Amino acid sequence: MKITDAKVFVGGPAKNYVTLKIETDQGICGLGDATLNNRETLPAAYLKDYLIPNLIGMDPRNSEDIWQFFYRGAYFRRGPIAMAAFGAIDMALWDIKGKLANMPLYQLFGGKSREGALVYAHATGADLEDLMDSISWYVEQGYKAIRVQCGIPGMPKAGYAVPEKKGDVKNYITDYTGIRPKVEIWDTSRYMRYMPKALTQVRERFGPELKILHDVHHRLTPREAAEFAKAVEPVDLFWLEDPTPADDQDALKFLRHHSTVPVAIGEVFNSIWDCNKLIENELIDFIRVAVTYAGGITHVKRIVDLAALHHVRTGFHGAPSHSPLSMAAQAHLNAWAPNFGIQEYLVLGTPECDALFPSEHRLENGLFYVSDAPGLGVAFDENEAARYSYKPGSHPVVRLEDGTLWNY
Ligand code: KDG
Ligand code: MG
Repeated sequence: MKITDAKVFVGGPAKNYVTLKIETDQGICGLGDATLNNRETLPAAYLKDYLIPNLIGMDPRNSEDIWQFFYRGAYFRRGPIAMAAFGAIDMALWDIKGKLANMPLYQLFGGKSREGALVYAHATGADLEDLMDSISWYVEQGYKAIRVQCGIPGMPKAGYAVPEKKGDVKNYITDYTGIRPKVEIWDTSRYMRYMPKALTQVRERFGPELKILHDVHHRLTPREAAEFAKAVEPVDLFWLEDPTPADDQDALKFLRHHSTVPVAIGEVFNSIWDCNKLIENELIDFIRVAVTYAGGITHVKRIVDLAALHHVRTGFHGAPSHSPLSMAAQAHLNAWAPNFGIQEYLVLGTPECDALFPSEHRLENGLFYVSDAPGLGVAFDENEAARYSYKPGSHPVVRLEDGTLWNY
């Protein structure tokens, strides 16, 4: 069996999805997602200029050897751009493997460990009242787990992932249109004073059963993170996410010595070498890698297996930049993983997105049910894809009030 061709499409209804389609001499094709939010053209260029010309003629069934060929063969290893490009190839090769076996991917991993997989949604508000309304809406939709963020009184640009205007909770800002980033202002003291009280009120309003998550988005130092974790302990969070910048694997030691709050980290990691110490030293409770930019199913499965040895559960990244293809790859891993924890899931199911990526995967009552179709179980409509083109976007840049650059 041979790979005969591969194409890359960049664009989509709401986000610039980078979709790879690999074709074979047996008429079976595989699909993968290489979307790297706000840097989409870069994995696409790596695929087009280097990886695809090398892929042509390879046997798609040898997905492990192909992964090693590109990873070891690159010499300059890792990094999100390369790992997103390898990830898309790997997903597409697994898709082909599943279609050849006529089985959904979870069967190739070891079958189902559960039916529905727990997901969490994003509630947010310009202020606490707004946030409470947003949470109520998700609770009414049947969600059992909700990430909560809200504006901080006195903070000029509100904070991470909160709307600019009250009531605009579905349009909270994490990305801007255009190449030049907008600047947001951050004030750690105001956040540290206000957010534990806000989280306490959310718990009081919604009772003990709701799983409450909160994302600090890398904004605190190790000492501040420990203080914050101690302060929110009575809230009984499902997790505290990215309390410190993720590059420092030792940063969480201090927090761990001072608090038992469950910690989740890893959406920016692109390999097992970014999180092996965190996992082996049991400094975290949830690993947040994504199949998209952590080298695809082959590499993420290795991370999941290492995590399982150390009581670390999965909580894969699922921001809106992930196309239904990588969300499907994660859904198959979620159905199988003995150490599954939760899946971040932001409703992708707009009519435009469903038309571009038809599938039988479904969300019901806060649980995600994986499709039984062979492979990833997602199709790709090239005629629909022709309607979309690349539109540049950027993350904000964060500064302190005196102008000092801070972590987004
Ligand atoms: O591209 C950046 C986003 O993916 C990130 O801001 C989302 O933190 C995030 C999350 O938890 O989904
Ligand atoms: Mg996050």
